[in-house]
Amino acid sequence: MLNIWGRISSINVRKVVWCAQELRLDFQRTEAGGKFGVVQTPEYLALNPNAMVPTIDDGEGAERVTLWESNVIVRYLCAKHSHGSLYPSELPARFDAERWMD
Ligand SMILES: N[C@@H](CCC(=O)N[C@@H](CS)C(=O)NCC(=O)O)C(=O)O
Repeated sequence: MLNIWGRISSINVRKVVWCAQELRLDFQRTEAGGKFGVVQTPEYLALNPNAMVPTIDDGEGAERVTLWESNVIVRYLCAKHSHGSLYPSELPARFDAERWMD
């Protein structure tokens, strides 16, 4: 299952949660960052050496993907679950979306 690490008061975490909800994904969110701490633990730093939120881990074993950077996470989720729609396959539409995100 998709796990999203990060406190919901972070706009960058909200962006990822919003994306997962738009895609109707099953996910769990683990509190981290701000008053929740966690980000300086060795376990979290192994996932995200920047000690920031959001971070995701998705999938199992050799398929497991761990990512940080909210825009990259949104691109990954849309590419995986909405190719040709939220992640347009035609370059003009794709890069129109990209420029609005960045
Ligand atoms: N460029 C990063 C920025 C991440 C970032 O600045 N995260 C902040 C919260 S918005 C953070 O982790 N602050 C430390 C903390 O919450 O403990 C992204 O888009 O994911």
